[in-house]
Amino acid sequence: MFKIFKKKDKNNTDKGKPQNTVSATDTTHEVETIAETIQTETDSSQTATAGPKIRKVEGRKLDQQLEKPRNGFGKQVKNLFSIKKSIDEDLFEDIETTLLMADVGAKATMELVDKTSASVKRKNLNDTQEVYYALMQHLMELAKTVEKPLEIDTTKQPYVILVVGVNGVGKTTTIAKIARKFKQQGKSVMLAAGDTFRAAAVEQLKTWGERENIPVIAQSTGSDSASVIFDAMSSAKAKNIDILIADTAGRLHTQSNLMQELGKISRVIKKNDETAPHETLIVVDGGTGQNAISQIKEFNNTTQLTGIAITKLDGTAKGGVLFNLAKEFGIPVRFIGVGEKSSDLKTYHAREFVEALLG
Ligand SMILES: Nc1nc2c(ncn2[C@@H]2O[C@H](COP(=O)(O)OP(=O)(O)OP(=O)(O)O)[C@@H](O)[C@H]2O)c(=O)[nH]1
Ligand SMILES: [Mg+2]
Repeated sequence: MFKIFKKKDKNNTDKGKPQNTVSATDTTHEVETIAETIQTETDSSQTATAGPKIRKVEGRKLDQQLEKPRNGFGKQVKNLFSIKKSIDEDLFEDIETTLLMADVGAKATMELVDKTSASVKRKNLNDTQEVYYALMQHLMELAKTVEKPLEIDTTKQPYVILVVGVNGVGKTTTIAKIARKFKQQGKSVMLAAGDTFRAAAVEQLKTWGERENIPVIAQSTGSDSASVIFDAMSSAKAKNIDILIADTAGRLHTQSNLMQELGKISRVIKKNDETAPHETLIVVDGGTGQNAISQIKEFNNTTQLTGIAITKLDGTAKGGVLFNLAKEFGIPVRFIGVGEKSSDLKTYHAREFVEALLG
């Protein structure tokens, strides 16, 4: 038995990181949060208990931000194993139902149940608590597959992040939160008000910009979104801005004209810099469940997505959508939104997330 007193996950260190990149990983605060809170035990002998055993320490901020899914999904999983049950068909059926109810999705659920069942057989597990650890282990493994924090290639100037998604998922708010995060790391940031459909959208971005002291490039409502972003790129280039984040109007994936407009935005961006956008980030609402799958499929048809931000995870009792997306697409999850304040955005780290959700 060995203990990992986790300061920062190995995968999130700077080891192996290409030069000229800056990670979106939060600064000291996040490192401290992880350091003060997570203590995991694993069984190195691989004979019996194989999963992470989580020790709770007071003051885990993400625990509090994820209180709803933790009390929903997290508690339901724990309850499954709390009453002493025998390891039989019923137990696996209950695991399956619980995962499906939490938006984990059919594919991921099948895989998790199969892997857990295989672990039981292989390791000859006879205690339900050990089955719980095995399930946690497999959830953690799946969550890890999409852990790849956004790294800013500093040879790109500006590094362009295009933010897309359906209406009301939290795009504009997430942009403000990301901008703030990078600014705190000493990067210069500019915002492009590419949502030209609603007057309120431009105002909303400007208000965030003023609040965070970040310049916003905007034109009047109704102007061409692609040109606003093109102009903002030129402006950012002239002003030596490191990162340009472009907002876009919310659009339903079924609105083909608006989806075409998104294709045009990507093409026009390439006219300014053929390597841009350097990140195309789709924002999905953590409470929308299976719908998030079709949103990502459709947006991916129009513009190649390179990252996902899952918002409003503080507001859902489910919280399993991340596993669903991980299994379905494998697109890196860059950020998780856990509240309405500009500080309520976390760089996604699998272990921290899984432990806060289910630990
Ligand atoms: N609780 C919670 N609310 C959030 C989060 N992210 C965004 N919101 C709220 O969601 C609402 C919509 O956010 P916006 O940023 O305007 O969403 P949008 O995708 O830009 O919307 P459109 O531009 O209309 O498509 C606002 O009330 C935000 O405060 C989050 O992580 N948690
Ligand atoms: Mg918006």
